[in-house]
Amino acid sequence: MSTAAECLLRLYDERHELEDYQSGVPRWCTGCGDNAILAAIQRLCRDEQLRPEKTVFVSGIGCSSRLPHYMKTYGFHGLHGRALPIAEGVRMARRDLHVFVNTGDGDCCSIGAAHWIHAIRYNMNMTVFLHDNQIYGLTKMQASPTSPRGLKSNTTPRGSYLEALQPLTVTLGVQNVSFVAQAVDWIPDALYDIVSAAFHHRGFSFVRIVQRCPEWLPKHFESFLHDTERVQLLHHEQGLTISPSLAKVYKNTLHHDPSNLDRAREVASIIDPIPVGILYRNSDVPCYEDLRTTGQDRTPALIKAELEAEFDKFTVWPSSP
Ligand SMILES: Cc1ncc(C[n+]2csc(CCOP(=O)(O)OP(=O)(O)O)c2C)c(N)n1
Ligand code: SF4
Ligand SMILES: [Mg+2]
Repeated sequence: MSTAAECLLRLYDERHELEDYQSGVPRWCTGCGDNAILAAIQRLCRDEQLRPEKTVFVSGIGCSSRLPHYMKTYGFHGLHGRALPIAEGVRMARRDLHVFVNTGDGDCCSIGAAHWIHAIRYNMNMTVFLHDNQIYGLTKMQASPTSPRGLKSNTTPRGSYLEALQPLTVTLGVQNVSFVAQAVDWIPDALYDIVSAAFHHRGFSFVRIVQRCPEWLPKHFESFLHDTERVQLLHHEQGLTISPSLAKVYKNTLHHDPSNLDRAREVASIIDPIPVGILYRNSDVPCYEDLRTTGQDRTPALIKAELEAEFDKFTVWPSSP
């Protein structure tokens, strides 16, 4: 008979299969790009053998933000626009966890835009997936900041008046940016490679995933899907390589050095063809959580002494008789 400790050790040594990361049946529409993103993420967890109890998915509100429900890990389905500050709190308190964020274009680039800018600058170690379907999906088709000019929606019946905000160029314009990539939901091999590269980067890894919403924008990305020239695969010795099977289908490629920030900004501004791959990576940017603790031996006794000193400042001592 095994002891309880032996049973626990065996559990810890157990290999995790895909189903160990799967939870429930996704409620997304058939053909929704969120399904492909979920599949890539579950595959990453299995391949990296992430311990479910050491992994957390944080989201805001939206169709895309339902993703944590479908992961058999820890999850936090937060408030609209607030995924990033919640994830920062998790990261600050629990450095031992793998922190992932799933956010929509409304969630990140509209109501959550201020948090997005500051999260880039703080460069905390987390992997962020922007599911960009260029529309508010959950609330039934309102224009988002990334909706293209002219797009008709419930809030823009005569067509959207403004040029779309470009999440990649915004991210690349903020101090301390350290990892920026772009993927499309309909090329699963490239999506997986990009998700994996983002996970392996230490810092704030931002991946914009162009995501189909067949419910509200059924034909929106159709032409990009069928004309393979309208996707441009980025490759480099310091970035990703293109597999022979992908190279057979996608002939439009670009040799792009991800250490070149100026060039990354130029590539990020290209809308057609869609650049797919790693645009920028800089592993030397410090993470905020490391800066906060460097050189400090914060033992519980020290923290207690500091707290006591702080409280003492406000203590009202009884006056002597
Ligand atoms: C404070 C607040 N404002 C508005 C809403 C309504 N709301 C819920 S989801 C959403 C937009 C979702 O769009 P997006 O982030 O692009 O996610 P998608 O559904 O497209 O994945 C809005 C406006 C809300 N839940 N909370
Ligand atoms: S409404 Fe759009 S984004 Fe939401 S689940 Fe359906 S297809 Fe996906
Ligand atoms: Mg959206």
